[in-house]
Amino acid sequence: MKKAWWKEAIVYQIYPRSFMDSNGDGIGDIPGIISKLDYLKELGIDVVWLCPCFKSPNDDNGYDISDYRDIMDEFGTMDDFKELLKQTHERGMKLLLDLVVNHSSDEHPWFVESRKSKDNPYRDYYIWRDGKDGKEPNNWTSYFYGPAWKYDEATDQYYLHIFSTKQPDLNWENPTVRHEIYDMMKFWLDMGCDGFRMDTVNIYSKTPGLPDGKPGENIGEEYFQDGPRIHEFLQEMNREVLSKYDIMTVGELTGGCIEESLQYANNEGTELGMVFQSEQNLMDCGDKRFSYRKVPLSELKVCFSKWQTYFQGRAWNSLYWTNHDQPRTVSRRGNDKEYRKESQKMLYTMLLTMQGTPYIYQEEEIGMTNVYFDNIEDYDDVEIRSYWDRYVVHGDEDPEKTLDGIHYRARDNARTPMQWDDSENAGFTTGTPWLKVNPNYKEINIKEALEDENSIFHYMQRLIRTRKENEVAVYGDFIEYEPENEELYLYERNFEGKKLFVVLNFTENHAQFHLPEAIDPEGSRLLISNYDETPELQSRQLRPYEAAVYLWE
Ligand code: ISL
Ligand code: CA
Repeated sequence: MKKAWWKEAIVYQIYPRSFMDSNGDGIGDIPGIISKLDYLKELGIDVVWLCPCFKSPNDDNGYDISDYRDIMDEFGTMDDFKELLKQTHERGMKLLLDLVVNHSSDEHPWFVESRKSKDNPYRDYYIWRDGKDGKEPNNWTSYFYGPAWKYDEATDQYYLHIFSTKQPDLNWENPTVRHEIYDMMKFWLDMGCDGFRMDTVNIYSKTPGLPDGKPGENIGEEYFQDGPRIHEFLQEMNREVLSKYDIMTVGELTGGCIEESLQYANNEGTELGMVFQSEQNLMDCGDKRFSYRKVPLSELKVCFSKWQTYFQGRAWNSLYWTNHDQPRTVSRRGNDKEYRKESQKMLYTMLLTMQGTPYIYQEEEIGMTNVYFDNIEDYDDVEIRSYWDRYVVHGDEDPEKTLDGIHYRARDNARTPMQWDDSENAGFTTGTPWLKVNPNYKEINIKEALEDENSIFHYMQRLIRTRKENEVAVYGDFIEYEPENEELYLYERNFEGKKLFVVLNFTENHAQFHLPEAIDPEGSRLLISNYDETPELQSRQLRPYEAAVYLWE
């Protein structure tokens, strides 16, 4: 196993809009982030990943970029950014940027030019096609609902947008586009940035001819997920840019399969450092985007264990429970009421004792929960708005049921402003926050967590320290026990003669743990646990959501 700094790093993801507002306009900003760097350092963070901070009309909160080389007005100036980079480095941390190059904003100068005429030099930067019998060029649908094509009168053609109509897809078949992107990446890396999280990295390459997709929820996916030239493109990017710097990269996969993922994140390092798999997020989908099902523990374990063992020795994993597109971990996988603290601690014990690089989304360190707004108007997300308009306002979906699904699955759950303390607006802003603060900020906030010795924050801090002191937690091989057990997740890690054994109770009940025959407790000691007075390794009753990790050295 080849060691690397980015394999050992703990990453913290910031959604800048919701992190900390320094000037009272209700929108988080870069000076706000700078003011909280010491807090992140205290937690034990090595790398800060900033969601997009570039110029953007904010149709999709920065995932629609209109200038890749400048900072979003609401977030600050280029000088603010350089100060952030400097101060992050001064604290021994690194800064990861979000690279969004499957599409740009429709307000990017490239697109403004491109739409002007068919012979504009920028025409071929995007994907334009004639309609078919007065309709879209094919049947592909957008991830944000409706057709993936928008008609543009100026030239009587359609352009492709796999996300919103304000996010036209860039044409990766065009080498000039690819080289513009590589140059832009070098611009940030030469400034000293430490790498990229790459948005929807597996959909750059579209199957030539753009054939009609088979019917389903996301029509056409099979013609752009892991498309025919994707590995060629990423290898080219790697040769021309990535391999020239000591950086970290993580690609976000939209769907995609494990076999292909192995190639993206391969140990030879010809493409990316690692990828985010999306399989774990799809398991609790119901038959609609905003409906859900309960996932049996055995199913969740199959998913995590599969990625652990399939990649072993061949590719490097990323580990995450949530991000800015997903509900809060404790509301989704744990218990956000009576056992909020215990379950969140247990869930992160799991994450931080697996092989891969862990990513902690903002506020997970205090066990932040979903938000339950009663009024659809209180939600901001383009995805929610577009869904509501299509399926509730203009469709026959039941508003109550859809709202219930939104409470469970919506992206805005992760986007409510940070809860720094129990003062008005949770200490996030002195103005009116762009998205309402979760009303639970009086009980759940960072100030409270810092003052409480038993808080999730302090446990997370201890977990991070423990992982750093024990390489086996980072690099160890993974062996699972009792995969069919619907209450417990049990696994072992081994590295250079050291061993970890992890015991996790995923239920709110007392659950019986039987020491597996293959495990000899002799020589083991308790490394960390989310309860006091945790006994030595032996068969026993586990307390609700109990987590215990044992070490042999
Ligand atoms: O969140 C999803 C389901 O609603 C995913 O399909 C998600 O849209 C997909 O994984 C891609 O996400 C990324 O690209 C989007 C952006 O809206 C997301 O915030 C980003 O993480 C378009 O840039
Ligand atoms: Ca602000």
